[in-house]
Amino acid sequence: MVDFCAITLKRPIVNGSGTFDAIAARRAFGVALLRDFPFGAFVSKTITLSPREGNPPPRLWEAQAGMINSIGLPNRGLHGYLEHDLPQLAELGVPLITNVMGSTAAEVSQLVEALDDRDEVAAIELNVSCPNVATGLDIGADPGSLAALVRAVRPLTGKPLIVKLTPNTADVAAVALAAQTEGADAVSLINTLRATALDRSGAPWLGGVTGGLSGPAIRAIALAQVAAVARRVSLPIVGMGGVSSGAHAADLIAAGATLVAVGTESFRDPAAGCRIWEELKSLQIAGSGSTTVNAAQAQVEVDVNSGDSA
Ligand code: RRO
Repeated sequence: MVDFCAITLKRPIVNGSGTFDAIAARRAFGVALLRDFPFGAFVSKTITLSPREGNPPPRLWEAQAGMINSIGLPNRGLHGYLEHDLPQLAELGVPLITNVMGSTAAEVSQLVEALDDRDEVAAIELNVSCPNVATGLDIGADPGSLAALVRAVRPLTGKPLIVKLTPNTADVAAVALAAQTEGADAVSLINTLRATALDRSGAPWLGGVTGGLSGPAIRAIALAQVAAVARRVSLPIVGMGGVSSGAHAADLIAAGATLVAVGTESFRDPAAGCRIWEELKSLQIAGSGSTTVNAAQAQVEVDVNSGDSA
């Protein structure tokens, strides 16, 4: 069991927002999905106030060691999420973290207030880091803008507020510190790195022109940024970026993460979260001879006796 902002998770592995469609997976795999759900908590795709179509295609580019997405936040909007998605997500049997994004503090405030009313929502993640819409990048890149946003929304909910940070900034730790100072409960990082791809004629391949790079290519950057943030803030951290094995998860935990999110790897293997958790447990048991690996990993207590098959 892992404690994260007073939420109890059965495993320290979660999904990166927008990288696992739990409703489609439930349709495809039925109750088998729930018997060993890959994640200790489920993080929703980013929700905006109004429905969005997303960016024009093509939306994906396979890079040498990862992929570039330019999805552009397609979603049903707040009302559609509350009416359609949330009741289905509540059946997953794990705590739900709803990820939201708005272009103004007023928009984000409306989202946070609406989610605060819903018992199904365990925590709210503020996405200030989508590389595929200009407003998202600006707020998360600047400590002052982020501080103003967190100051505006913090009083609107008693639920844990997680701020999803962008790697596309000069000093990610300064932004994390601004989030902490204004009362955020946790930070998550990294979102994707702004990137682009050209077709053979030299024209942009992606419909949105630029996108976000994820996967193995960004793992070393994620590790450096999580370590930098852990040195500057005391908040719990959800670390992510190119994780595809238990050893990668252990690296992020050693760098200071409390939870580790799996993103791009779940597209290749929807059960990756289960495998990564099994690998992490084996490493922790082999590495420590006890149930807790070291001080940096103190919050990840492996219940050897239960075997936690969740
Ligand atoms: O939808 C997207 O294009 C997207 C989002 Br909201 C995000 O936070 N990160 C990303 O790489 N893509």
